[in-house]
Amino acid sequence: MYKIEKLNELAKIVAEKRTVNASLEPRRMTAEEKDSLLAQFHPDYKQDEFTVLSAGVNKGDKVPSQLAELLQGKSRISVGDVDLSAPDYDTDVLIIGGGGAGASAAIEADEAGVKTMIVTKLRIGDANTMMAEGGIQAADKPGDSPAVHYLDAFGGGHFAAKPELVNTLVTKAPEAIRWLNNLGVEFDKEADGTMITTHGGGTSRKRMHAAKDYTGAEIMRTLRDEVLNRGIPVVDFTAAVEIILDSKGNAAGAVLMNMETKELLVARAKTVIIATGGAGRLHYQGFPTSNHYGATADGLILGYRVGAKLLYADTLQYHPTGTGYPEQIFGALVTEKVRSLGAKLVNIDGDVFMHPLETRDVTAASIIRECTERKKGVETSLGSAVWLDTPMIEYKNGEGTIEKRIPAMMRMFGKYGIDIRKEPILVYPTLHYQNGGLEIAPDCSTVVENLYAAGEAAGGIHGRNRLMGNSLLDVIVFGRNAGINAAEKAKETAVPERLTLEHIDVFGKELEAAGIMAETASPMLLPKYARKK
Ligand code: MEZ
Repeated sequence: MYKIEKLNELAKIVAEKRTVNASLEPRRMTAEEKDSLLAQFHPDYKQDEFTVLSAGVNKGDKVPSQLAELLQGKSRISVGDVDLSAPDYDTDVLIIGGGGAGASAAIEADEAGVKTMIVTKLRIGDANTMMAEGGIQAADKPGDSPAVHYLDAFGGGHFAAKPELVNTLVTKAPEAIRWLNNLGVEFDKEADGTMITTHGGGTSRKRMHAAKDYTGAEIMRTLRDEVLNRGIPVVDFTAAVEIILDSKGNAAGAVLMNMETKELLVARAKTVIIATGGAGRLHYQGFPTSNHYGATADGLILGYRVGAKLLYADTLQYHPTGTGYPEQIFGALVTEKVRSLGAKLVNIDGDVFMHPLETRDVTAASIIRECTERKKGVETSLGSAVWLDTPMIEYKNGEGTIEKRIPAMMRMFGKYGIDIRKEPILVYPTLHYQNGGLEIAPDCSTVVENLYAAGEAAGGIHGRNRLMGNSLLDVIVFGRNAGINAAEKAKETAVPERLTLEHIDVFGKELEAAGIMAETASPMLLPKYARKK
């Protein structure tokens, strides 16, 4: 473990090699090299970190062990805890989650003229959308097309995505950008109004649209304003703890829990959208996370217990460049845009060890190999890390580029006395994204009638690895889609009768029969280290 003085010494080696490194064009790995690298070093391939499910619709499938514990956990409520005949809320479309997908769904459902309501366990905007930094993809420039975007996304996801979902994602992308622009998102533009676009890992065209390095926050700000301006009801600090079904087994609302008083409430709805986001706060395999405090996989549990299927729940995204040092921001996101702007990954000897814009799974595995097998990482009190040579950005693009294009990065490190314009920073993979989730069709429906899912809670759009900027895109495209389709379905659905929570007992019996003593209450709602009072 090196002390700060030694780190400063090591950073000098990076500075000495900068001129040579800046002109290097590291070769891309072959498909065989990538496969072998992933199999040896990517956390998704560590078999002993996964558990095979013994109950539910995905019985026989493996998922991360922490997730299995929750999926096969016990409900927070019993069937008799609430009076289902006297709902506290009655709505057409109930949206669970107040992030980018939930807000987009709410705007479209409201636009369709149906009664819409958002419930969120924290506040609207407390979500991973807010934390996304580098940009949102859309093929809307000459020389690019949705077809090329499709090939990048499908290939980047190891050809495992559902083709019809990727097709929806890429063909609706240009319209998603126009929609956001018209709502008021302040995208980076040239003086003539043309959007500035850059590359991301695995993109063959420059199609990353950004609002500096706080693109997600800017998008979320705009969506939240729109939801509030429209007067869409938002019930905050209120978590959904169970989906309610009707006598036909269709989704018909949710049991809600006030996060402060623990009071239980009933929301009856004609259609329900799960838009609860990701799972970073489960800290799979002990990784730190770039995720929002509320990212505890709740939607997966809610959906699974009523029979919605999971797809690719065994694949996670470890963002290659989480902050490796200092401790106060350990695991926080260092946007891929830093590499898009020209910064390279460098080991303890100051040597560039890979192309900086390989896809994320490959880049993360490559960093892990450098720090483990090759022992070329820099040891700090927090573990091993590699250098990301940020001053190279200004060396290549001129002074002032960092402040102009990635001011949030500059501020984040500046608070700890690190000037990223002058010194390289230390990075290591951080748990960033849940590639899988509830399986959906392009209209966002799940196999449970009247139950929809969108955003990070949905699976199948990105296959086994997601490209940068396709998540912000996915929350907008599929969030809007869910809102539109759930609203249409609500219009042709009668007010549900005979609400039931019988599935809790049915699932409980299935667990028992499988010999599982469900002890963990789920959904989790807040991370393990949350203050209890
Ligand atoms: O899509 C993302 O995950 C994203 C934009 C992250 C980033 O590196 O900025």
